[in-house]
Amino acid sequence: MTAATAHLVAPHGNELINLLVDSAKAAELKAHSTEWPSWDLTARQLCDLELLMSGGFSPLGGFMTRADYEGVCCNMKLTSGVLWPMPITLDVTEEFAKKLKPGSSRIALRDPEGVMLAVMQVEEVWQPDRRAEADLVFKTTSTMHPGVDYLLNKANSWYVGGRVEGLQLPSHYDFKTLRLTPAELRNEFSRLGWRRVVAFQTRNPMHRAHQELTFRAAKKVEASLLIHPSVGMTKPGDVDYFTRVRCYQLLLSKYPAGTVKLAMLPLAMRMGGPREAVWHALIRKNHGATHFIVGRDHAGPGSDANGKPFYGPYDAQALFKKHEAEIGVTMVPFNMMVYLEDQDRYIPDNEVPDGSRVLNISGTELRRRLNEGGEIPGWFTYPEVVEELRRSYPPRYQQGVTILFTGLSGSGKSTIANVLLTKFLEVGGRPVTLLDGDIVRKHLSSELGFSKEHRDINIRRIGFVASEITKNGGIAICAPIAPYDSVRKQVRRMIEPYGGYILVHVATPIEICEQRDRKGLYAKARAGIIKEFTGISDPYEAPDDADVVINTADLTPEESAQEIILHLEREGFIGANGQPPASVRA
Ligand code: PPS
Repeated sequence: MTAATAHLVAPHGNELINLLVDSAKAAELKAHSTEWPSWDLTARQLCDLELLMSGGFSPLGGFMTRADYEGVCCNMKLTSGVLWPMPITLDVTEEFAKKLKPGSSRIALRDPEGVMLAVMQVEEVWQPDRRAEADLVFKTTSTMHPGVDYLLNKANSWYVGGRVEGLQLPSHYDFKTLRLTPAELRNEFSRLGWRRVVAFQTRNPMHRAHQELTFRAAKKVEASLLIHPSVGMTKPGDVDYFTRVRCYQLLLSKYPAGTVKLAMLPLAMRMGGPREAVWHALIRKNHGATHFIVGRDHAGPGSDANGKPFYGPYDAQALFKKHEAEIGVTMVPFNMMVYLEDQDRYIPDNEVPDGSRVLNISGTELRRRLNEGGEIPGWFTYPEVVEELRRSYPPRYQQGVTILFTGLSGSGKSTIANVLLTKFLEVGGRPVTLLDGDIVRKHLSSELGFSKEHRDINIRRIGFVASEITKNGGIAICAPIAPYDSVRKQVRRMIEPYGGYILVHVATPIEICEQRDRKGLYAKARAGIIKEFTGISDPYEAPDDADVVINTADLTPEESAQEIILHLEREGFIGANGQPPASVRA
């Protein structure tokens, strides 16, 4: 162990590291803050810093230096020899890294509003081999693994390691009574006289199977139960944590009184399967748990490009078992719980009697039923939970939708968009906004020109506004040229988590657009008066992912609008007077 890293690691035991300094020291650090470079923490770094400062990541005393990082990657060990399976590193840009002087610099770590949360000693700065890290930690370099995708595509390419002095924890204004630090939870357990506590980690809403599993687990080891959901960053596409927490709260009354506690953990998950299970247990030990439930496919990242799961369903249990003594937390392993129809009860899938009929509803199937307003049976989850989920995830015909037209100037986008606007207004029910190319250029993007860079900014702005409208249940009709494929796909990704996204390619051939030349722009473009004119002196990338393709040489504007309405009906986004569309009713 190098001298520089020695103080990062305290003997593990059950001791909590507290990196928060007292108020006098905080004032002193604040007074110096202008002398140090500032780093605006990313969402993940903010979560990591919170758990470092609160002691949730004890025995870590800061972001890892190189030797600790390498030890963790290669054999899950800090240089002190203590077990730690997940790298906790501060990734920064090369430009920022070049400003730092290892050994003498400090960094002011700031939240998105610019509030200084902590000061970090710069002990080491290096450029890691992130592919090697992915291979060692996640056992794959496939970016279909969300942890690898983050590491290779989102994380910055340089790491800084060093001790952290905390000034204040990040501010949270939600569910205040459920946000308990490790010390607060430990105190709570001792106040309640809870000597054995089994923790349950989750990133999903809990249904009857989870309730049954946690109840049995607690009974088996005669422990009280800590429901400890991760609410930092979870797998992309997960149910938002506000909804989840409301669902967990509804579930508390299903347990015997005085045996269960709910607390939120601001953890940014890595979806690292087996290693993540070990990490989760160490974090829960810091929060006062003595036992930890490891179910099927713990923190599973899904499957690779060939549909093969990255980890075996019980790999996490196997790795945990191997290190159980070092972890200092007892594993409570559980198989998947399934519903035995004839007996109206849940049992582990390895205890199902031969020939029995078992029922299960996967997450994907649940999402489908929510989208379509389909039935969610009582054996699967509690009616209160279904109601809560439906409030946040209404069926498609009540969700917001964005319709993005793309096509050349003069292709007919605006005319069809206007017909569509009128049709939606005629039906009523959802607020509608038209973001036509010209309107946007006037009100949102008046300073922009027509270079690729500026067009992409313009489309991203439209995408942002449309995603807000969609999120709030409205209909956004957008009609820019949007000539570039990659930014159109970015917009799709911005909107799809919140509702419908329909890309309409108005594929009128350029000859016809030019013949029409309603604004006289093609003539000017041919004469070289207008530069970078789409289709003449600038590219147009036809979409390969259009949901509807319209050629206005063949269809009238009304016929075109009707094609789009039929598509929306087929996809379930419109129904009659707020009722499900016929396709769903049937
Ligand atoms: S983009 O590429 O999506 O940002 O373009 P958009 O915001 O839709 O703006 C297109 C409207 O601007 C007028 N115009 C031009 N279009 C294309 N290329 C160049 N160089 C250009 N200069 C001005 C034109 O009127 C477009 O409107 P529409 O309704 O498409 O004809």
